[in-house]
This record gives sequence, C-alpha cells and structure tokens, in this order.
Amino acid sequence: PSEHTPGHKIHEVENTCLFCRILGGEIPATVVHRTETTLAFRDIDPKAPSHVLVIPVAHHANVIELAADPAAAADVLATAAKVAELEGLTDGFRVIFNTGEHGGQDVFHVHAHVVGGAPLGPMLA
Ligand code: DGP
Repeated sequence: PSEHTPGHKIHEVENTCLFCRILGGEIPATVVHRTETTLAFRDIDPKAPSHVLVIPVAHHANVIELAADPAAAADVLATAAKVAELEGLTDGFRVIFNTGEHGGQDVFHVHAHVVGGAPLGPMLA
C-alpha cells in the first residue's frame, strides 16, 4: 500500500508525513487537545491570536478523502468545536480546510485551521 492510502495509520506514514510525525511525537508541537482519533496543536505560523490545527490520527490527504471517512470527519469537527471552547472563541471563529493548489494547501495530511480571537475580515489570506 502506498504511504498516502486513505485511512492508513500513523506508523505506516510517519517517516514521510510531517503531521504523522507530529502525531508520533517525533516532531514537537504545542498540543491544545487530544482524543483517541484526533490531535489539536498550535500552528507554527499563526495568522490570528488563536490559530490551531486539528488533524485526524488516520492519514487522509485532504478534505475529500476525509469526507469518505465519516467517523473521522465527525471527530475532526467535534475537536474543532472543543478547541473553540477551550480557546474561548465565544465571539466567533473560522474552520478552514485549505485544499489543493488553488486552496493553498501545503501539508497533505488533512487539517482544519481553527482561527479566531479577533475580527478576521472578509477572507483569511
Ligand atoms: P496549509 O497551508 O493549509 O496546508 O497549512 C499548513 C499549516 O501548517 C501552516 O499554517 C503552517 C503549519 N505548519 C507547517 N509546519 C508545521 C510544523 O512543523 N508545526 C506546526 N505546529 N505547524 C506547522
């Protein structure tokens, strides 16, 4: 099986996928929340006062692959909601899945950006 086959667990891709390596503890990250199936950690280059990435433990390349794994998709959204609560984003926030070239996706392990803590303007750059 190829390293990016949807749903493959972390040990099968941890040598090549940056976020699988974060899941494996090989690369440090500031963890905000963790469940059996998801991890939430601070973006290394925050674009807002609160900027947290939520990833599924199962390796899916993008939101299209995530959508084919409804349990993982629901878990990612539930963790995004939990992050908003933990971060105190009571005035609102955004959940963004950058996808593909036009979407500006740089890391091909699906991640929800949870951003807030200040008014965000009409679009996030
Ligand atoms: P995207 O462009 O949507 O694929 O977002 C990738 C995000 O990942 C980007 O906002 C920066 C963040 N990022 C990249 N490398 C690391 C890292 O090693 N640690 C953390 N915490 N975030 C990272």
